[in-house]
Amino acid sequence: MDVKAAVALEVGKPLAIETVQLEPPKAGEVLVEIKATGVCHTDAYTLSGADPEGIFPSILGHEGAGVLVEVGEGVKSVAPGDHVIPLYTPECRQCAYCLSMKTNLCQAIRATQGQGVMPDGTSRFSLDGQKLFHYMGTSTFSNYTVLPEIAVAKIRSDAPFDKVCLIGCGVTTGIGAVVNTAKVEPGANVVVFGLGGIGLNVIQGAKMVGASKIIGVDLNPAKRALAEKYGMTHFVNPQEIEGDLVAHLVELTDGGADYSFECIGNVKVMRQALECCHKGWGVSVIIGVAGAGEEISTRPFQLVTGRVWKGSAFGGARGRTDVPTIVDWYMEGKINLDDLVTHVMPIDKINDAFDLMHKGESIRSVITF
Ligand code: NAD
Ligand code: DAO
Ligand code: ZN
Repeated sequence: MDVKAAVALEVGKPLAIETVQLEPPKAGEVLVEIKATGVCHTDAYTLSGADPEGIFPSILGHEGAGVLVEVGEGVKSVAPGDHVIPLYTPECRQCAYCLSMKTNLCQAIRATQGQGVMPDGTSRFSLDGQKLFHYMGTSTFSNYTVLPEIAVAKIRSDAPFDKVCLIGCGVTTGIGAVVNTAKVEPGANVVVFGLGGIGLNVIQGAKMVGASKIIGVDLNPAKRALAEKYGMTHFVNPQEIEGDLVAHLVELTDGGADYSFECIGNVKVMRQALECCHKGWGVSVIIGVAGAGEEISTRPFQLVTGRVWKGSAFGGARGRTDVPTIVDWYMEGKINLDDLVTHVMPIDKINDAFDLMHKGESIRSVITF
């Protein structure tokens, strides 16, 4: 079938709006009509060429929601008409990783997903006979996409696509890092570096679990007001601090953060995030994705003296199990997604979404089809 998609033809070039050919779902796959998709920093990261897994030409996008329209042979867990959120971290419930219950990093289709193809090693997308690669197994910058059955979460049918699409990445990543990865407890002091779509969701997760001080750090003062709305209690702009940022944060938290979260992808900030943690027990969670080849460093004594460095992908969430619950939280008014959506636009304007992100003027632009 012909579908409308934003195609990443080359590194660093604006996306091209094209009529693309999409093959029907094969065994174990489903066809989904994407109704809305957010534009995340990670899409920009891949388009920039900094992503070692970036493959071109491809259809980016991984923060979507839509309606399942067709199933391939053998698909049993979902059916046409189901409302779904695509999962870039699938959940097969059968691989050693899923069965371990120690990680959400299902490996069932990891190799082919990283190569930009479906589990059988082929792509469903092409443009005038030229193969287009899938992206993160989701490719939501298209009004229709094909996904493995294990990479869709069935959600309630009354949830608005243009809001709950954000649960496909930013919301789950931020809140999940607090709840699943760090397991922040009531009364904890938390420092959040980077107040974009991820950082705001860390803040709302920290507030939800009853954190005490929630300190946000960002170079952009325009991020302050919304972060306060989400529950930030103190704002720190590193450019306005006289002296050392880490020392300032340690003082503000009476000895160091119980938990810190790096939501930028900057290896220097990752070090600050670790070192502002409390001696003996502070836990720092890396969420931001750094450029290819970059490395983190600290003095080992930081770890010897009890600070813990962790990482979190998709908030440690098991997508098919946890995503429907997060949708319920939104529908029950427990979390706020509405204020994350700063811009809504059609796919033809998707390059404006990238410009707004680079200028720091958006939290999330949502593309509606
Ligand atoms: P974003 O661009 O919307 O937000 C980043 C924020 O960091 C901005 O507000 C910016 O002003 C601020 N910032 C930049 N440099 C800074 C510095 N030196 N000090 C303080 N603040 C600084 O990005 P986002 O969509 O929120 O994504 C954040 C990061 O999380 C990205 O690296 C993205 O790739 C990553 N990410 C990770 C996962 C995961 O599962 N681990 C999932 C989604 C996104
Ligand atoms: O299983 O080896 C693996 C890696 C799975 C990829 C996890 C994604 C990490 C976060 C990237 C940013 C997502 C938008
Ligand atoms: Zn698995």
